[in-house]
Amino acid sequence: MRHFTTVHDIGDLKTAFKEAMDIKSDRFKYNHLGKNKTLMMIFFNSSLRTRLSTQKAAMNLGMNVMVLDINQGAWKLETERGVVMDGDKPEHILEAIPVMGCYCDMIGVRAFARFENREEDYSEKIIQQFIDLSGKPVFSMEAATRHPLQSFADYITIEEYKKKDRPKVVMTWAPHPKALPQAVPNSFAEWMNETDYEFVITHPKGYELAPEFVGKAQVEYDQEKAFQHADFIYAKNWAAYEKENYGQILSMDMDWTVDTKKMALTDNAYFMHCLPVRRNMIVTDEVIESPQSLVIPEAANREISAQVVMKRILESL
Ligand code: AN0
Ligand code: CP
Repeated sequence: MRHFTTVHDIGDLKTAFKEAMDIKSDRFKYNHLGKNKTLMMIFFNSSLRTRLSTQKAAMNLGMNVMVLDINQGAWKLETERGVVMDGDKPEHILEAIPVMGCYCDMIGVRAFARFENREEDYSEKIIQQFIDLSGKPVFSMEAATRHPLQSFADYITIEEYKKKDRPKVVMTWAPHPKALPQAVPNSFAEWMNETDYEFVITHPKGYELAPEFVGKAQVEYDQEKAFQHADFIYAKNWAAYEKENYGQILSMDMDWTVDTKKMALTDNAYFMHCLPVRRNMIVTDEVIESPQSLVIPEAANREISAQVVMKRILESL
Protein backbone atom coordinates (compact mmCIF):
# COMPACT_ATOMS: atom_id res chain seq x y z
CA MET A 1 0.00 0.00 0.00
CA ARG A 2 1.45 3.41 -0.97
CA HIS A 3 -1.25 5.93 -0.05
CA PHE A 4 -4.17 5.56 2.37
CA THR A 5 -7.12 7.90 1.93
CA THR A 6 -10.17 5.62 1.60
CA VAL A 7 -11.47 2.15 2.46
CA HIS A 8 -10.52 1.08 -1.06
CA ASP A 9 -6.82 1.38 -0.23
CA ILE A 10 -6.97 -1.25 2.53
CA GLY A 11 -8.26 -4.19 0.48
CA ASP A 12 -10.18 -7.03 2.13
CA LEU A 13 -11.54 -5.86 5.51
CA LYS A 14 -11.45 -9.30 7.16
CA THR A 15 -7.73 -9.56 6.32
CA ALA A 16 -7.16 -6.05 7.70
CA PHE A 17 -9.02 -7.01 10.90
CA LYS A 18 -6.82 -10.11 11.34
CA GLU A 19 -3.73 -7.94 10.89
CA ALA A 20 -5.10 -5.53 13.50
CA MET A 21 -5.58 -8.38 16.00
CA ASP A 22 -2.07 -9.65 15.28
CA ILE A 23 -0.66 -6.20 16.08
CA LYS A 24 -2.88 -5.85 19.14
CA SER A 25 -1.55 -9.15 20.54
CA ASP A 26 2.02 -7.81 20.36
CA ARG A 27 2.34 -4.23 19.23
CA PHE A 28 6.16 -4.29 19.20
CA LYS A 29 6.43 -7.33 16.93
CA TYR A 30 7.24 -5.21 13.85
CA ASN A 31 9.58 -2.79 15.62
CA HIS A 32 12.40 -3.51 13.12
CA LEU A 33 10.33 -2.29 10.12
CA GLY A 34 10.59 1.40 10.98
CA LYS A 35 14.29 1.58 11.84
CA ASN A 36 15.79 4.81 10.44
CA LYS A 37 12.46 5.72 8.89
CA THR A 38 10.73 9.02 9.64
CA LEU A 39 7.04 9.80 9.82
CA MET A 40 6.05 13.43 9.35
CA MET A 41 2.64 14.45 10.65
CA ILE A 42 1.19 17.69 9.27
CA PHE A 43 -1.78 19.24 11.05
CA PHE A 44 -3.85 22.02 9.50
CA ASN A 45 -6.44 21.44 12.29
CA SER A 46 -6.50 20.53 15.99
CA SER A 47 -6.27 16.98 17.26
CA LEU A 48 -5.88 14.94 20.44
CA ARG A 49 -6.39 11.28 19.45
CA THR A 50 -4.98 11.32 15.93
CA ARG A 51 -1.82 13.09 17.01
CA LEU A 52 -1.14 10.81 19.99
CA SER A 53 -2.30 7.46 18.58
CA THR A 54 -0.48 7.89 15.27
CA GLN A 55 2.75 8.92 17.00
CA LYS A 56 2.45 5.97 19.39
CA ALA A 57 1.81 3.56 16.50
CA ALA A 58 4.86 4.93 14.66
CA MET A 59 7.01 4.47 17.80
CA ASN A 60 5.72 0.87 18.12
CA LEU A 61 7.02 0.32 14.58
CA GLY A 62 10.42 1.78 15.54
CA MET A 63 10.02 4.98 13.50
CA ASN A 64 11.17 8.51 14.21
CA VAL A 65 8.38 11.07 14.28
CA MET A 66 8.16 14.78 13.43
CA VAL A 67 5.00 16.80 14.00
CA LEU A 68 4.20 20.17 12.46
CA ASP A 69 1.17 22.29 13.30
CA ILE A 70 0.90 24.48 10.25
CA ASN A 71 -1.01 27.18 12.16
CA GLN A 72 1.42 27.30 15.09
CA GLY A 73 4.98 28.20 14.22
CA ALA A 74 5.09 27.46 10.48
CA TRP A 75 4.73 30.16 7.81
CA LYS A 76 1.14 30.82 6.87
CA LEU A 77 0.55 28.99 3.58
CA GLU A 78 -1.02 30.33 0.42
CA THR A 79 -2.96 27.52 -1.29
CA GLU A 80 -4.24 29.24 -4.45
CA ARG A 81 -2.02 29.27 -7.52
CA GLY A 82 -1.73 32.54 -9.45
CA VAL A 83 -2.28 34.95 -6.56
CA VAL A 84 0.04 37.90 -6.05
CA MET A 85 1.34 37.05 -2.60
CA ASP A 86 1.29 40.55 -1.12
CA GLY A 87 -0.90 39.59 1.86
CA ASP A 88 -0.25 37.81 5.17
CA LYS A 89 0.93 34.46 3.68
CA PRO A 90 4.72 34.31 3.17
CA GLU A 91 4.94 30.76 1.71
CA HIS A 92 3.13 28.81 -0.99
CA ILE A 93 1.95 25.23 -0.43
CA LEU A 94 3.45 24.35 -3.85
CA GLU A 95 6.97 24.79 -2.38
CA ALA A 96 6.13 23.74 1.18
CA ILE A 97 4.92 20.24 0.22
CA PRO A 98 7.98 19.10 -1.78
CA VAL A 99 10.23 20.57 0.93
CA MET A 100 8.41 18.58 3.64
CA GLY A 101 8.77 15.49 1.46
CA CYS A 102 12.58 15.85 1.55
CA TYR A 103 12.76 15.22 5.30
CA CYS A 104 10.73 12.06 5.77
CA ASP A 105 9.69 8.64 4.47
CA MET A 106 5.92 9.06 4.78
CA ILE A 107 3.50 11.87 5.56
CA GLY A 108 0.25 11.91 7.55
CA VAL A 109 -1.98 14.89 6.73
CA ARG A 110 -4.93 16.42 8.57
CA ALA A 111 -6.77 19.00 6.46
CA PHE A 112 -10.49 19.42 7.15
CA ALA A 113 -13.12 20.70 4.75
CA ARG A 114 -13.06 24.49 4.78
CA PHE A 115 -16.75 24.91 3.86
CA GLU A 116 -15.91 27.71 1.42
CA ASN A 117 -16.51 25.75 -1.76
CA ARG A 118 -18.11 22.30 -1.91
CA GLU A 119 -16.44 21.28 -5.17
CA GLU A 120 -13.04 22.21 -3.82
CA ASP A 121 -13.60 20.32 -0.53
CA TYR A 122 -14.92 17.25 -2.34
CA SER A 123 -11.99 17.30 -4.80
CA GLU A 124 -9.69 16.73 -1.79
CA LYS A 125 -7.38 19.40 -3.14
CA ILE A 126 -5.01 19.62 -0.16
CA ILE A 127 -4.29 15.92 0.45
CA GLN A 128 -4.16 15.33 -3.30
CA GLN A 129 -1.44 17.96 -3.59
CA PHE A 130 0.55 16.10 -0.90
CA ILE A 131 0.17 12.90 -2.94
CA ASP A 132 1.16 14.62 -6.19
CA LEU A 133 3.99 16.82 -4.93
CA SER A 134 5.65 15.31 -1.84
CA GLY A 135 7.19 12.29 -3.57
CA LYS A 136 6.36 10.23 -0.46
CA PRO A 137 3.54 7.90 0.63
CA VAL A 138 0.70 9.92 2.16
CA PHE A 139 -2.04 8.86 4.54
CA SER A 140 -5.11 10.76 5.68
CA MET A 141 -5.45 11.81 9.32
CA GLU A 142 -8.88 13.28 8.35
CA ALA A 143 -9.12 15.04 5.05
CA ALA A 144 -12.01 17.07 3.61
CA THR A 145 -14.34 14.16 2.88
CA ARG A 146 -13.07 11.16 4.85
CA HIS A 147 -11.46 10.05 8.12
CA PRO A 148 -10.35 6.52 7.24
CA LEU A 149 -8.11 5.85 10.28
CA GLN A 150 -11.15 6.58 12.45
CA SER A 151 -13.47 4.39 10.38
CA PHE A 152 -10.95 1.55 10.44
CA ALA A 153 -10.75 1.81 14.26
CA ASP A 154 -14.58 1.87 14.38
CA TYR A 155 -14.75 -1.25 12.21
CA ILE A 156 -12.20 -3.06 14.43
CA THR A 157 -14.25 -2.09 17.51
CA ILE A 158 -17.51 -3.40 16.01
CA GLU A 159 -15.82 -6.67 15.02
CA GLU A 160 -14.48 -7.06 18.57
CA TYR A 161 -17.80 -6.37 20.32
CA LYS A 162 -20.44 -7.74 17.94
CA LYS A 163 -22.57 -10.58 19.32
CA LYS A 164 -23.96 -11.71 15.98
CA ASP A 165 -22.47 -12.15 12.52
CA ARG A 166 -24.58 -9.45 10.96
CA PRO A 167 -25.23 -6.72 13.56
CA LYS A 168 -27.55 -3.79 12.95
CA VAL A 169 -25.41 -0.62 12.97
CA VAL A 170 -27.20 2.73 13.09
CA MET A 171 -25.43 6.00 12.41
CA THR A 172 -27.43 8.89 13.85
CA TRP A 173 -27.07 12.63 13.37
CA ALA A 174 -27.14 14.57 16.67
CA PRO A 175 -27.18 18.30 17.46
CA HIS A 176 -24.02 20.43 17.83
CA PRO A 177 -23.47 24.20 18.15
CA LYS A 178 -20.72 24.45 15.49
CA ALA A 179 -20.72 23.38 11.84
CA LEU A 180 -18.77 20.12 11.50
CA PRO A 181 -17.49 18.41 8.33
CA GLN A 182 -19.07 15.32 6.77
CA ALA A 183 -15.74 13.47 6.79
CA VAL A 184 -16.48 11.19 9.76
CA PRO A 185 -20.02 10.17 8.70
CA ASN A 186 -19.03 9.86 5.01
CA SER A 187 -16.12 7.66 5.88
CA PHE A 188 -18.00 5.54 8.44
CA ALA A 189 -20.72 4.93 5.82
CA GLU A 190 -18.11 4.03 3.23
CA TRP A 191 -16.58 1.41 5.55
CA MET A 192 -19.93 0.02 6.70
CA ASN A 193 -20.97 -0.38 3.06
CA GLU A 194 -17.97 -2.69 2.59
CA THR A 195 -19.29 -5.04 5.31
CA ASP A 196 -22.36 -7.27 5.33
CA TYR A 197 -23.82 -5.55 8.42
CA GLU A 198 -27.33 -4.12 8.35
CA PHE A 199 -26.50 -0.42 8.09
CA VAL A 200 -29.00 2.40 8.69
CA ILE A 201 -28.43 6.16 8.62
CA THR A 202 -30.87 8.43 10.45
CA HIS A 203 -30.94 12.24 10.34
CA PRO A 204 -33.40 15.13 10.05
CA LYS A 205 -34.49 16.06 6.54
CA GLY A 206 -31.92 18.34 4.88
CA TYR A 207 -28.91 16.50 6.29
CA GLU A 208 -28.62 14.01 3.40
CA LEU A 209 -25.00 12.96 2.79
CA ALA A 210 -23.46 12.68 -0.67
CA PRO A 211 -25.05 9.71 -2.50
CA GLU A 212 -21.65 8.16 -3.23
CA PHE A 213 -21.12 7.77 0.53
CA VAL A 214 -24.67 6.71 1.44
CA GLY A 215 -24.38 3.90 -1.11
CA LYS A 216 -26.62 0.96 -0.25
CA ALA A 217 -27.34 2.18 3.31
CA GLN A 218 -30.95 2.47 4.40
CA VAL A 219 -31.93 6.08 5.24
CA GLU A 220 -34.62 6.42 7.94
CA TYR A 221 -35.81 9.91 8.95
CA ASP A 222 -37.55 8.63 12.09
CA GLN A 223 -34.76 8.25 14.66
CA GLU A 224 -36.84 6.13 17.07
CA LYS A 225 -37.76 3.74 14.30
CA ALA A 226 -34.12 3.50 13.23
CA PHE A 227 -33.01 2.64 16.80
CA GLN A 228 -35.29 -0.40 17.03
CA HIS A 229 -33.26 -3.65 17.21
CA ALA A 230 -29.99 -1.75 16.79
CA ASP A 231 -26.82 -3.45 18.07
CA PHE A 232 -24.58 -0.39 17.67
CA ILE A 233 -25.50 3.31 17.78
CA TYR A 234 -22.88 5.52 16.11
CA ALA A 235 -23.61 9.17 16.87
CA LYS A 236 -22.14 12.10 14.94
CA ASN A 237 -23.04 15.63 14.01
CA TRP A 238 -22.43 16.99 10.54
CA ALA A 239 -23.35 20.18 8.70
CA ALA A 240 -25.52 20.23 5.58
CA TYR A 241 -24.06 18.80 2.36
CA GLU A 242 -26.68 20.04 -0.13
CA LYS A 243 -25.38 22.71 -2.51
CA GLU A 244 -27.80 25.47 -1.45
CA ASN A 245 -26.81 25.27 2.23
CA TYR A 246 -23.44 23.50 2.17
CA GLY A 247 -21.66 23.76 5.54
CA GLN A 248 -24.64 25.29 7.33
CA ILE A 249 -26.39 24.30 10.55
CA LEU A 250 -30.03 23.61 9.73
CA SER A 251 -31.15 22.27 13.08
CA MET A 252 -30.12 22.15 16.73
CA ASP A 253 -33.07 19.94 17.61
CA MET A 254 -32.24 18.48 21.03
CA ASP A 255 -34.83 15.75 20.39
CA TRP A 256 -32.03 14.07 18.42
CA THR A 257 -29.65 13.85 21.43
CA VAL A 258 -28.88 10.20 22.26
CA ASP A 259 -30.33 9.53 25.73
CA THR A 260 -31.24 6.48 27.85
CA LYS A 261 -34.85 6.57 26.65
CA LYS A 262 -33.73 6.18 23.05
CA MET A 263 -31.09 3.58 23.89
CA ALA A 264 -33.89 1.56 25.55
CA LEU A 265 -35.46 1.13 22.09
CA THR A 266 -32.38 -0.80 20.90
CA ASP A 267 -31.30 -4.39 21.51
CA ASN A 268 -29.08 -3.21 24.38
CA ALA A 269 -26.91 -1.51 21.77
CA TYR A 270 -23.40 -0.27 22.29
CA PHE A 271 -22.86 3.47 22.00
CA MET A 272 -20.07 4.77 19.76
CA HIS A 273 -18.62 8.20 18.95
CA CYS A 274 -15.26 9.14 17.46
CA LEU A 275 -14.66 11.90 20.07
CA PRO A 276 -14.29 14.74 20.86
CA VAL A 277 -17.94 14.78 21.90
CA ARG A 278 -20.06 17.54 23.42
CA ARG A 279 -21.93 15.94 26.30
CA ASN A 280 -25.63 16.66 26.64
CA MET A 281 -25.72 17.88 23.03
CA ILE A 282 -24.76 14.72 21.11
CA VAL A 283 -25.16 12.26 23.99
CA THR A 284 -26.21 12.45 27.64
CA ASP A 285 -23.80 11.87 30.54
CA GLU A 286 -25.73 8.70 31.44
CA VAL A 287 -25.31 7.08 28.01
CA ILE A 288 -21.64 7.95 27.51
CA GLU A 289 -20.82 6.76 31.03
CA SER A 290 -22.88 3.56 30.74
CA PRO A 291 -21.27 0.10 30.42
CA GLN A 292 -22.56 0.07 26.82
CA SER A 293 -20.36 3.01 25.85
CA LEU A 294 -17.41 2.04 23.62
CA VAL A 295 -15.90 5.50 23.19
CA ILE A 296 -12.67 4.62 25.03
CA PRO A 297 -12.00 1.20 23.38
CA GLU A 298 -12.77 2.93 20.07
CA ALA A 299 -10.13 5.61 20.74
CA ALA A 300 -7.68 2.90 21.88
CA ASN A 301 -8.12 1.17 18.53
CA ARG A 302 -6.86 4.30 16.77
CA GLU A 303 -3.34 3.19 17.70
CA ILE A 304 -4.03 -0.19 16.07
CA SER A 305 -5.59 1.13 12.86
CA ALA A 306 -2.72 3.60 12.41
CA GLN A 307 -0.19 0.84 13.00
CA VAL A 308 -1.71 -1.48 10.38
CA VAL A 309 -1.67 1.36 7.83
CA MET A 310 1.91 2.48 8.52
CA LYS A 311 3.15 -1.13 8.67
CA ARG A 312 1.74 -1.71 5.20
CA ILE A 313 3.30 1.50 3.89
CA LEU A 314 6.68 0.55 5.41
CA GLU A 315 6.44 -2.88 3.76
CA SER A 316 5.94 -1.18 0.38
CA LEU A 317 8.91 1.21 0.64
C1 AN0 B 1 -14.01 17.02 13.91
C2 AN0 B 1 -15.07 16.54 12.91
O1 AN0 B 1 -16.24 16.46 13.26
O2 AN0 B 1 -14.70 16.22 11.77
C3 AN0 B 1 -13.03 15.93 14.22
C4 AN0 B 1 -13.59 14.62 14.65
C5 AN0 B 1 -12.60 13.54 14.72
N1 AN0 B 1 -14.63 17.42 15.15
C6 AN0 B 1 -14.60 18.66 15.61
O3 AN0 B 1 -14.10 19.55 14.95
C7 AN0 B 1 -15.21 18.93 16.96
N1 CP C 1 -11.33 11.07 16.69
C1 CP C 1 -10.33 11.93 16.34
O1 CP C 1 -9.82 11.94 15.22
O2 CP C 1 -9.96 12.76 17.35
P1 CP C 1 -8.95 13.99 17.22
O3 CP C 1 -9.63 15.04 16.40
O4 CP C 1 -8.72 14.42 18.65
O5 CP C 1 -7.69 13.54 16.56
